[in-house]
Amino acid sequence: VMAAKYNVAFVLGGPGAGKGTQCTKIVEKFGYVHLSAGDLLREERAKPGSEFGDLIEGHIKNGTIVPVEITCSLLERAMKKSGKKEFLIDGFPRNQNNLEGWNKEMDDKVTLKFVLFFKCPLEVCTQRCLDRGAAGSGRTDDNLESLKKRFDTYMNATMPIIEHYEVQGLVRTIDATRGADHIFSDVQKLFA
Ligand code: UP5
Ligand code: MG
Repeated sequence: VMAAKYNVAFVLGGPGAGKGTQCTKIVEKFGYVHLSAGDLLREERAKPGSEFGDLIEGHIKNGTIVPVEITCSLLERAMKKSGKKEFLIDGFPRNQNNLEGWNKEMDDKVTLKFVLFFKCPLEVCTQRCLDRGAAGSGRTDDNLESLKKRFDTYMNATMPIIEHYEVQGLVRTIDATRGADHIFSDVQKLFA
C-alpha cells in the first residue's frame, strides 16, 4: 500500500521578503510544519566535520544556490523525521536545478497545493536584511555586497521558477511590502 502523500506549499520571494516571518504565523494558526531550506543549510554548515560546510558557506555568502542533492536530501530527511504530512517549504525551489532535482526525487511522494509568492521590491528587501544584520542576526549574508548577489540570483534564477508555476495556475501572489500583520490577513485566507 502506498503511504499517504505529503502536502506541500512552497513559499518563495526575495531575500527579506518575509517568508520566515509569515511561515511562523501560518504554523501558529494552521499547524503546518515549517521547513526553511536556508535554515536547514545553515544548520548543516554548523555541524562539526560537516562534509558540505565549506561548500554551503561559499554559496550563502555569494548568494548562489547549493546543488539540489544536498538541499533536497535535507528537506526529505526533515519531512520524514517530523512524522507529519503538511509542510511549508520556505525558500525552495530557487532555480532550475532545484526544480528538476525535487521533481525527480519527490514528485510521486508530494501533492503541491500552491506556491505562496511574497512580492517585494529590491529596496524594501535590502533594507530589511541590512536592519536585521545591524541588529546582530549573525547571518554572513546580511551585508550589502551579499545582498546584491542574493537579489540578482532571485531575479535571474528564482523568478523563472515562479513563472513556471504561474503558468500552472499554482501561484498565490501577496504584496509583501506592508506590515507583517496586514500581510498575514491576506495569507490566512489561502489556508482557511
Ligand atoms: N520583516 C519581515 N516581515 C516584515 C514586514 N512585513 N515589515 C517589516 N519588516 C519585516 O524577514 C527578514 C527581516 O525583515 C527580519 O528582520 C524580519 O523581522 C523583517 P524574514 O521573515 O526572515 O524574511 P525571509 O524572506 O525569510 O528572508 P531571508 O533572509 O531568510 O531570505 P533568503 O531567501 O535570502 O534566505 P534563505 O535563508 O532562504 O537563503 C539563504 C541562502 O541560502 C541563499 O541565498 C542561498 O545561498 C542558500 N540557499 C540555497 O542554496 N538553496 C536553498 O534551497 C535555500 C537557500
Ligand atoms: Mg528566511
